[in-house]
Order: sequence, then structure tokens, then C-alpha cells
Amino acid sequence: MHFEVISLFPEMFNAITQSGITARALSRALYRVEVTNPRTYTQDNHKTVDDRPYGGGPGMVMLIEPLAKAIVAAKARLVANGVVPHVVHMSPRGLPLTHQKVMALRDMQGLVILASRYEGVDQRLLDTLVDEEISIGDYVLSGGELPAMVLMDAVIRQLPGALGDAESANEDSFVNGLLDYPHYTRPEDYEGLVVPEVLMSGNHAKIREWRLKQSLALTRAKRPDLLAARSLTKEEARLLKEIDAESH
Ligand code: 4FV
Repeated sequence: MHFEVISLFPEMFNAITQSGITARALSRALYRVEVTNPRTYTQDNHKTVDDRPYGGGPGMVMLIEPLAKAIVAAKARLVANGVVPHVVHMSPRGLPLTHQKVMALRDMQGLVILASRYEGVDQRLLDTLVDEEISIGDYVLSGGELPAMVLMDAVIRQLPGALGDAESANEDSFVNGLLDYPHYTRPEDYEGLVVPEVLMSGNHAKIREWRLKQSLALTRAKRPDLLAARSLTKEEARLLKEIDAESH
């Protein structure tokens, strides 16, 4: 996977290239990342990348030229590496980032990710060079860098070899379409709060069933929309009936 990121704050991306699973994956060459500052593609002394909006209104809009040149150069680098580029702009106006979307992006060879700032980007750039807009949630941030890193982190984790056994467990939350079950570790008794007995039983069938039931109960309570979006196995239907019976 080749990431070509366009951002006014390239140094922010140290957060994923210097730490943790994403840093390890980079050191193992599971992906490559290049971050370009669009100021590189300005001609004026002030390296201007924004200007006032036509039609008035608050804030500034990012100029098309520096961004267009940066995107074209990034796409050319991907093509030169035999990679088909897909251009993503991080924006509250985008489609929500979901596990399904992460998996679709993971299967691509190269992503150009535009992390914008200010009020937004000249629409003509979006109309001509951006393939899709993706949002990480219905709120407004100061820039697209954190959303870009959220997307990159989620995609990198899905690259073959990125996760060892220790990390792969918490993939379950959205792989099976349910919220993750509760986790416990030492001590067995913390100020009188004890670990559920089933987890100490060594009975793996019972532990698996308990975890699935916990996931179903949590998902029903907190994200019924996820349950509605998936078909249930016979076992899940049975467990949900038990949950309902126990809650009345
Ligand atoms: C955002 C989001 C987001 C909007 C204006 C950057 C900011 C500023 N991106 N999901 N939510 N972007 O808030 O992706 O330019």
C-alpha cells in the first residue's frame, strides 16, 4: 500500500510513522508513506495556499492550484510505481468511514489522501481530481490530518502481517458486525470486583458463548442499528431471546 498524503502539517504524521503498530508495519515495508506540503507548489513569497471565498462569508478557502499540482505529482509518483491512484478528501461532507470502507481501501494499491484545512477546498479541485470524500464523523475538526491518520491507521491494521496475535483480537468489534465483548485480566479480584466465573472455567465452548452473548447484549443496547444490518445465526437468535428474557 502506497499512501501519498497532502497536508500543510506533514510533521503531524509522525504520530503514526513513529509509534506502535503503524510504525512497525512501516519498518516492515508493509506500506509506504509520502507526505507533501502544498506550499511546495506555491510561487509567491508568502507561499499562499488560501484566499477569501467568492460570495463572501467567514473563513478562507484553499486555493486550487497548489493542491492540484500536489495531487497530480502524487498521482504521477504512484503511477510510476505501477500503482493505480485513488484520491480521497477527508471531509465532514464525505461518506462515513466504516469497516467495509476500510476493507475496500485496504484492497487498493495506492491512496492519495488530501487533508485540508480552513473552511474547505475550491469545489473545482474536488470536481476534477478527488475520487471520493470520506468523513470520520459528524463533527468539525481543525484539519483533515487527524481524519487522514484515523483512516490510515484503520487501513494499515488490515494489511497482511500488520497485526500479531496480541493485536488481532480487537478486530472483532466490526468484523463480525457486533460490538466487542468485555475483557478482563489480572487481578482476579480488584477491590471486591471479580472476574466473571465463566472466564476462569477453562471451558472454551462456554467462554465463546458467553462472549458472543455479551457482544449481542452490548450491541442491542448501544447500537441496535448494527444488529438490524446483519442476519443472525441460529445461535445468535437463541442468545438474543435469552437476553430479552433475562432483561424482563
Ligand atoms: C473531517 C471530519 C473534518 C473540516 C474543515 C477540516 C475539517 C477543516 N474530515 N471527517 N469530521 N474536517 O472535520 O473528515 O478543513
